[in-house]
Amino acid sequence: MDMTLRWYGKGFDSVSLKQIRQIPMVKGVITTLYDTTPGEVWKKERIREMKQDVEAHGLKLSGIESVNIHDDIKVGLPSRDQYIENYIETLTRLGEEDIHMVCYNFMPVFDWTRSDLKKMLPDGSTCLSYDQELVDKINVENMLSSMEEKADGFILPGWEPERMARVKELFEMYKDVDEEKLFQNLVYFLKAIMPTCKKYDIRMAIHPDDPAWPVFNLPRIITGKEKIQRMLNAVPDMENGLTLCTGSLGSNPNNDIIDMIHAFKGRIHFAHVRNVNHLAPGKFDEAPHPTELGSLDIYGIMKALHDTGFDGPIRPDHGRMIWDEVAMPGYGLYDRALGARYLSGLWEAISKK
Ligand code: CS2
Ligand code: MN
Repeated sequence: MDMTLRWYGKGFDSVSLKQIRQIPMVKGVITTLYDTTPGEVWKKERIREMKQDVEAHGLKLSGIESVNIHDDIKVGLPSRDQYIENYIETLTRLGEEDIHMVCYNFMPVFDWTRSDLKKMLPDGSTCLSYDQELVDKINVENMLSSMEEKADGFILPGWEPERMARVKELFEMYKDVDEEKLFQNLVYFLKAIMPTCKKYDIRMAIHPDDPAWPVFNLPRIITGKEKIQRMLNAVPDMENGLTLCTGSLGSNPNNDIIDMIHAFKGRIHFAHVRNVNHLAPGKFDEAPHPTELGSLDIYGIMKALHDTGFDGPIRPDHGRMIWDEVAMPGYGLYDRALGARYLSGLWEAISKK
């Protein structure tokens, strides 16, 4: 287990590498070239610079989140082959820099979705929250402004303004893409990149859809055990794996995360461990990490990861905003640092049992 924090890079993140280095037990970061666009080939020099910067601060570059997938690949347009070639070239360059884990998602149009980025909790902290009833009332075209309002000027991952300016066009692109088509397009992509992943020992870790059900009538294919199993079986190479995001999968109370950890043994290449509070069907808050404060058994999750021999990077994923911090929603320093401490403490206790 390699405890990490996500870091968006200098100029994008309010948190510094120096601060991350000072969190006990955090040894690495998961980062990205945040200003690249999906489909673009990442420049060798920039990958090297990013890695050197992380290492100069005494940290390891434990993986990339994300190398985003171009919509033409998700939609399955003829132009996808060129974008897959570009993706393969980026993977090659990452492999050459000794980077071995890449997280990505296959959600159409939007990345993760929330109805509130600053919901006030009784202790005065704020959290990200989701309420299907509220989302149903939002006109998709206003979704970006409603997210931006509470983002404190930070650009949210997957919600880049250039992309959202095209939201109508994006919906149009996906109008004939149903679940099955999206799934087949994912399989096509994975099959094409596997030889490169094997050559450079790169583990691909798809991030589950968040929340784990269709939003705005768009298809979602990484939402629960059966669908994930189907994806892993369709491309059985071990390099085709999963990001076990407990918050995303855990948004649906019917998902048994501990059972999934056992079922996907050897195919979980990255773990995002955080808690959620189920408030009503289709309604949840992101909770502080400890088991007692949310709906998920975080101890049981860590134990299952331990018992199945999980040895990849793990991060506390999102945190609340506490102690008056101003940061990208979900990605402040303080609550994530507390989360990292809690998860490392659980791991030590479990390991010594
Ligand atoms: C998610 C996503 O884990 C997270 O923070 O909210 O933004 C995730 O990073 C992407 O979907 C992965 O591509
Ligand atoms: Mn996650």
